[in-house]
Amino acid sequence: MSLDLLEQLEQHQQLQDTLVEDAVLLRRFALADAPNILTVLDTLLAQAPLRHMQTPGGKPISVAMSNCGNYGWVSDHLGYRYSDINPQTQQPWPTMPDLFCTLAQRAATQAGFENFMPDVCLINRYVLGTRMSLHQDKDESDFNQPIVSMSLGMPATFLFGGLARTDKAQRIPLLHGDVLVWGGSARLRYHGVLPLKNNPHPLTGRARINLTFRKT
Ligand code: MD6
Ligand code: FE
Repeated sequence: MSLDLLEQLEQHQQLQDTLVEDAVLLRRFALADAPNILTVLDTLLAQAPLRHMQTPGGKPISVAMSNCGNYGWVSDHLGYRYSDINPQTQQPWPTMPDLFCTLAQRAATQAGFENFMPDVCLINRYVLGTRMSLHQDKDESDFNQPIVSMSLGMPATFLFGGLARTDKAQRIPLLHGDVLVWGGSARLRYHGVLPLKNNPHPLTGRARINLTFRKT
């Protein structure tokens, strides 16, 4: 084997990291597409602006959120759910761009989950100090489908726990362009994001954007 190929293999191993069974971190997977993704995102957010929804208990959610795709994840006094209408505009959500869908499918396949067909892309925006407390993603109907999660802009520390809220969580640094894919036996693991620190990014300034792709 040539040295060059060995080097490539080594780099590949470092870039692709299985965190636990059925949870794969694809470091920098979206790096080349990131500038285009952010440009397209501006158009989407002009149609469906980011906003702070309320938890069912009436507290504001500190992460600003929007969606694209056939459905969107929403939260209000009625609970957490998916809706085909944006309650804020009373319009359908913007169509999921092919660029987004294709990249999410490629990442899922790379991580071992073939034929992923997302119908929602949840758009999360974090600023300095914004965090997301430990939670499970369980509002979807089919837990056989994985979730593909893309990080853009400022870095964050992702908390990756177990199937019980009190299980000890790993701390995973997520950088611009990183894509996390999880499904199967990892699908219902608790996870969250530590308060965002100040590491401005050339493409997003003092913000982190997270796109999570799901199949409702
Ligand atoms: C975030 N992500 O990274 C929040 N959920 O900003 C999530 O809550 C998440 O990254 C399910 C799967 C992957 C995720
Ligand atoms: Fe989540």
